[in-house]
Amino acid sequence: MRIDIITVVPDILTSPFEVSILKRAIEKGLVEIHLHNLRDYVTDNYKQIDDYQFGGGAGMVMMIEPIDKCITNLKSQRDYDEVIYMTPDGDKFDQRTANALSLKGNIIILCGHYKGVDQRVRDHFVTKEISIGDYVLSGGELAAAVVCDSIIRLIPGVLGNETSALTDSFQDDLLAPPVYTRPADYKGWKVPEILTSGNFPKIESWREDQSYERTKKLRPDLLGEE
Ligand code: 6GU
Repeated sequence: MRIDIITVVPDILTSPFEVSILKRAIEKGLVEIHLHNLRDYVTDNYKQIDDYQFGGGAGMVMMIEPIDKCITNLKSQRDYDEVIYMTPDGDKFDQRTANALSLKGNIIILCGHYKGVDQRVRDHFVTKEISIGDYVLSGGELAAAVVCDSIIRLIPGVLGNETSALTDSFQDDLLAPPVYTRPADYKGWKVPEILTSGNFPKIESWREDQSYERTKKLRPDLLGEE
C-alpha cells in the first residue's frame, strides 16, 4: 500500500511513522508513506496557499491551484483508489471504513486547514471525505495520522500474532474483554481465577461473555440498543 499525504505542515506527520508499529510496517515494505508540502506546488513568489473567501466572511480558504498541481502530478505517476479529504464535516470514521481502506493499493490524503479547501477541490478531485469525530482540530494532519495508524495495522503482516488485529475492540462490533498480566495477585487485587485455570474453552467463553457485558454497559449503541 502507498499513502501520499498532502499537507501545509508536514512536520506534524513525521514522528508517527518513525516509531513502533508504523515504523516497522514501513521497514518491512508493507506500506509507503510520502509527505507532500503543499507550498512546494505554489508558483507565486509569496508561497501563498490560502486566500480570502469570495462573498466575504472570516477565515482563509485553501486555494485550488497548488492542490490541483500536487494531485495531478501524483496521478500522472500511478493510479489512485481514493483521494481522501480530511475535514470535520466528512463521514465519521469507524472500523468498517478502516477495514475497507486497508485493502486499497494507493491512496491520497489531503489535509484541510483554516476554513477548508475551495469547494471545487471537493467537487473535482476528492472521492471520500473523512472526519474522526464531532470536534474541531486545527488541521486535518492529526486526523490523517489517526486514519493511517488504524488502516496500516490492518495490513496483513504488519502485526504479529501476539497483537492480532482480529481481537481488537470493534472488530466484531464488540468491545474487547478485560486483560491481565503478572502478578496474579497485586496487593490483594486478584486476577479472575478462570484466566489462570488453563481451561481454554472456558476462558474463551468467559472472554466472550465479558465482551458482551462490557459492550452492553459502556456502548449499548453497538448492540443496537438505546
Ligand atoms: Cl478530519 N479535520 C479537522 N480539522 N478537524 C476534525 C477532523 C478533521 N475530524 C474531526 N475533527
